[in-house]
Amino acid sequence: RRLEEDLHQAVQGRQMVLAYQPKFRLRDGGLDGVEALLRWQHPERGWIPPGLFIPVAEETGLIHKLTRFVLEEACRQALRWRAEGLEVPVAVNLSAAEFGAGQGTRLVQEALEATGGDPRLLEVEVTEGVFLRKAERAAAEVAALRRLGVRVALDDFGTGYSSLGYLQHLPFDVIKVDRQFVDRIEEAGPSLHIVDAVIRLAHGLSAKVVAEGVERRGQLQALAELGCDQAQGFLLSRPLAAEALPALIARRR
Ligand code: G
Ligand code: G
Ligand code: MN
Ligand code: NA
Repeated sequence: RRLEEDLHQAVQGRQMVLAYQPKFRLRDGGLDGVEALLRWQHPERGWIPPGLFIPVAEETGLIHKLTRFVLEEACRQALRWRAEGLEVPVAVNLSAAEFGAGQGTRLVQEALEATGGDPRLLEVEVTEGVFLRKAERAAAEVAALRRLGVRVALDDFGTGYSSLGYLQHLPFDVIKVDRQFVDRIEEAGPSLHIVDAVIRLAHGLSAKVVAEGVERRGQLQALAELGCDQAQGFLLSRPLAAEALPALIARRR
């Protein structure tokens, strides 16, 4: 059977789950949020990574149903954690396919209404690729999302081959430095200077900086010295089931 047919089933049934990867402040090690990452447990094929099925969902238009699920689940989970005494904003990845013509904002608004979610506990991540082809409309959508009270993060920064021009019109709350730069940050080579410059740029624009893909202590040390705000990566925590987060936080206290 084709992935596409199975994907229809998966969205209707209960085969989709969210994993949550924590982001920690570098200043004091505190939890500063989590990123929701979609996981598909296929009944016969096991776990299928999002890199495989998101493109299929985009081509078939199923992405809207998937995103609706992710947004609603993220809103509900943030409320569940709050009820347990854990105030933690959840970041959701929006696909480029649904960004730039208002669909993303509509989906976010509907999810907040359907769940009674708190916009302050929701963040949206978009990759800079969307500002390459539809810069003006994408800029309008960032503003619309922020008017809902939702924070907007620029994901995979530095990988989109786009100009810096769009940053003039876009009030991002967060810039996420892509893993490829963080990977070689200990080498005192180009990556270190690029990350240094991105952090200064972001702070000049009043945005927070998250370093992605932190796997080694040395990277964490270098990032702290550069004044990076937050770190996310396997060194600190893999993506977790929702139930596992409170225990992780309790252990770190
Ligand atoms: O979790 P993992 O590293 O396998 O994710 C691979 C890619 O899939 C990443 O680029 C991530 O942003 C993307 N991704 C994960 N979850 C979602 C989701 O819910 N929606 C969209 N559009 N992309 C996602
Ligand atoms: O494109 P985006 O930044 O949304 O991708 C997030 C993906 O990166 C997730 O699928 C997650 O599993 C993966 N990831 C998170 N931390 C690390 C890490 O430390 N190393 C590597 N190689 N991948 C990571
Ligand atoms: Mn992301
Ligand atoms: Na990223």
